[in-house]
Amino acid sequence: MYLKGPSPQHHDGSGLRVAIVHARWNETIIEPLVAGAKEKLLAAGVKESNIVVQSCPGSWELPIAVQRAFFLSLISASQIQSNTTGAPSATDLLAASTSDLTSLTNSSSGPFDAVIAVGVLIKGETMHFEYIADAAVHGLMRVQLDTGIPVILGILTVLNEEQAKARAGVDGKGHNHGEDWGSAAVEMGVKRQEWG
Ligand code: DLZ
Repeated sequence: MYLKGPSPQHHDGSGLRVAIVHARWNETIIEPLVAGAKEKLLAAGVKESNIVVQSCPGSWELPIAVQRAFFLSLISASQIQSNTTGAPSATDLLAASTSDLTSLTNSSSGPFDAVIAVGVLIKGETMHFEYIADAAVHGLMRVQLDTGIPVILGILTVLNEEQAKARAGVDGKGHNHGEDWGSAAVEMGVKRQEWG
């Protein structure tokens, strides 16, 4: 039998923290994708309290939103000096460098073991579909390699709404790709912990 996706493996996700960061464009497709990802995380043993869902306006914003989601989750007042007492301000966070981010995310105490970035780009609805898709996927790869935290690519690039629905398993048709992204996050999160 020809298998389109990766052959299934079981990984224990009970020790993982995973973020799902999704765009809000095309929300009727986004919702089932996020639900599918979450379902697979829970099925692998990831605790509900260790799944954090955040959003940003569109796919273009996903790389910065994913990067800052890591960052905010990792930072404590002692790790990045604040100008004031208590938690670091937004200015402190924005001023933090990539090397701060890298050293923080390489520590075993980093709270997210993987992040799933979810967006839906429909060609018929955007003149600059290719620009947004290209920039978003390159940005996500950069975040992943700069931080050492696996970023699962959950961006659907489709020609029309019908294709989008089929790839989100809407109306019982097609296959919900969000499920694959949830499984990939568990596998890569476990491997990230093994790699140290
Ligand atoms: C502007 C735009 C368009 C036309 N289409 C989409 C889309 O299909 N999917 C998506 O996630 N985002 C879209 N956007 C919004 C951009 O990603 C971005 O949010 C805005 O250009 C503001 O920076």
